[in-house]
Amino acid sequence: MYRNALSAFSLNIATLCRLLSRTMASDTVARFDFLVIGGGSGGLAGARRAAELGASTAVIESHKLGGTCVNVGCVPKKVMWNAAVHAEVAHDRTDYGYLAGNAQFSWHSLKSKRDAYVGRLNQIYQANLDKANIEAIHGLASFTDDLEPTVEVNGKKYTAPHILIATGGRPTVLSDQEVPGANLGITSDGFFEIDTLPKRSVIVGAGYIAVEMAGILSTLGSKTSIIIRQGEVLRNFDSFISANCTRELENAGIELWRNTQVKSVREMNHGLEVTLVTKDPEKKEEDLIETIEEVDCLLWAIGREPNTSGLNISQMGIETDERGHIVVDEFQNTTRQGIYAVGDVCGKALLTPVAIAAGRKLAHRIFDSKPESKVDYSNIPTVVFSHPPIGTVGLTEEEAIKSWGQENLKTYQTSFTPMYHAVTTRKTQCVMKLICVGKEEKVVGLHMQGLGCDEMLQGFAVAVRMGATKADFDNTIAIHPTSSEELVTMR
Ligand SMILES: Cc1cc2nc3c(=O)[nH]c(=O)nc-3n(C[C@H](O)[C@H](O)[C@H](O)COP(=O)(O)OP(=O)(O)OC[C@H]3O[C@@H](n4cnc5c(N)ncnc54)[C@H](O)[C@@H]3O)c2cc1C
Ligand SMILES: *[C@@H]1O[C@H](CO)[C@@H](O)[C@H](O)[C@H]1NC(C)=O
Ligand SMILES: *[C@@H]1O[C@H](CO)[C@@H](O)[C@H](O)[C@H]1NC(C)=O
Ligand SMILES: *[C@@H]1O[C@H](CO)[C@@H](O)[C@H](O)[C@H]1NC(C)=O
Ligand SMILES: CC(=O)N[C@H]1CO[C@H](CO)[C@@H](O)[C@@H]1O
Repeated sequence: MYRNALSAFSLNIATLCRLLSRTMASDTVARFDFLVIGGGSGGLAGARRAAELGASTAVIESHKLGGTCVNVGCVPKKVMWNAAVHAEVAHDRTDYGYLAGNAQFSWHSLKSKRDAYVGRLNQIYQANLDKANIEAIHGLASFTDDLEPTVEVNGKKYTAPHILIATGGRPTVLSDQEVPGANLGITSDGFFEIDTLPKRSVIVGAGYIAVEMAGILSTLGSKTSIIIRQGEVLRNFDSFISANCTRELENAGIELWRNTQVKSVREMNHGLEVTLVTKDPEKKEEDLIETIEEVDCLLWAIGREPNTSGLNISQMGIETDERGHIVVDEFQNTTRQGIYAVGDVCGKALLTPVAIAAGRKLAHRIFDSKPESKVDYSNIPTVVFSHPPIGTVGLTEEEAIKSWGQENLKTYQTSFTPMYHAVTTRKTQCVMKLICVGKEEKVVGLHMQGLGCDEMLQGFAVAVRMGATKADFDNTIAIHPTSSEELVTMR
């Protein structure tokens, strides 16, 4: 009895001493196997996979769990796109034999439902972290000057032998010096705070976010203009897609200002006055100055930049490029041993599934003894939720020419009116293009825009990834009547 009690007592003393000395020596630094900065797509995916593989893991998030995609990106965007598709279908209702009725649209009512959905997702993400025993730390992470890489959050220090930076990006904003009054506009973040349908919208930019938001606003009934610096939108896509998407925007009644930039913005009694400068690309004419008045939604969609402000990485020996992106190798290593980066902060293929894949592959590399685990950044399928949607995978024709030479390429393209429009007065086109290489005509690029192309792409992306040839496409029996059958019957 006595002996047992004594040994139990001494054991407790020993444990106590050990705990005490550990705390003192480490100056109250909390230690994990894996420390993730940023609770967005990439960070959460990496953290959960690492925890599953047995690593003690913490995630630091300054705002809302889920990051850009869940809170101000893919998710609420797709809800709005679905609403816009409803508006289009409603337009076609009478053509399909439904008697006219006036269904009113309430942006406010949709926003409440959308916000509630996003709120539920935030809670699910928190619950998933709890279930996986991942510590969720709320606050802003910033690197300290400790010898061992350490971050501080709300005055408390954390460290780990493996630290992942997944802080994502933010919309680019112009200063008032660059464009007087620029700050009277909003960005895509602000788009998700809009509570009523704007009457008059001006979108600045030619990337996919500009195209998507202009499409949503216009389709839901806002008079919409797009201001683009050059002649076409989506200029880093295949020229076939840029040309046809630009045409579809105009076809949908969106006013397009080409070769145009915003000169200044002023607040007037009835909304904003946006002054534009249009340059003649051939310089035959003087610059044209125009104004758009009574604008209640000026949206800058001029690009995104990495969000490393506040991280305090300048002294960390972590290389960044001229635009501030964190430089990583193909294994997501930064230039500092034990520190990695994934997702938008690296500036390559800014898509949620890419960030997720990179986070998971990294977790397997570090905690699952899989040294070769990494993301293959080729053949990433991409959808633009325009009206109608765009789907693309593989090389653009321009890229294919560079890699293989024009003489080794054969392209196929088609353009048709989808059967959905057989009885409607409103029309959209479906355009498709295949880029094939060599004698065997391996399909290295697939580009399309049309009804259903968003859902059509994923399966074709598998085929392209597996190295399918034109003959493989042709030997696949068509599904009739669909738009996708055109992809396996091209001549
Ligand atoms: C309008 C819009 C629409 C989009 N639509 C699509 C789409 O349809 N499909 C698609 O695949 N992708 C889409 N994207 C892109 C997608 O949202 C991003 O690629 C994805 O979110 C990147 O994930 P990430 O983990 O790199 O960063 P994020 O998801 O941005 O997460 C980073 C997180 O880190 C936090 N953070 C930053 N700094 C710190 C710090 N110092 N301390 C603590 N936390 C910090 C941030 O608060 C944020 O929550 C869209 C983006 C936008 C803006
Ligand atoms: C930022 O880094 C510098 C240099 O390492 C350090 O002196 C400073 O304390 C850090 N700032 C914070 C807020 O940790
Ligand atoms: C960028 O990250 C910082 C933290 O480093 C945060 O305070 C800020 O709100 C973020 N900006 C955006 C637009 O996400
Ligand atoms: C990056 O990752 C690879 C693959 O595990 C590893 O061999 C290499 O040492 C790493 N490089 C750095 C600089 O950490
Ligand atoms: C229907 C349509 O306008 N299709 C066009 C799509 O873009 C290509 C390339 O610019 C044109 O050749 C097509 O006419």
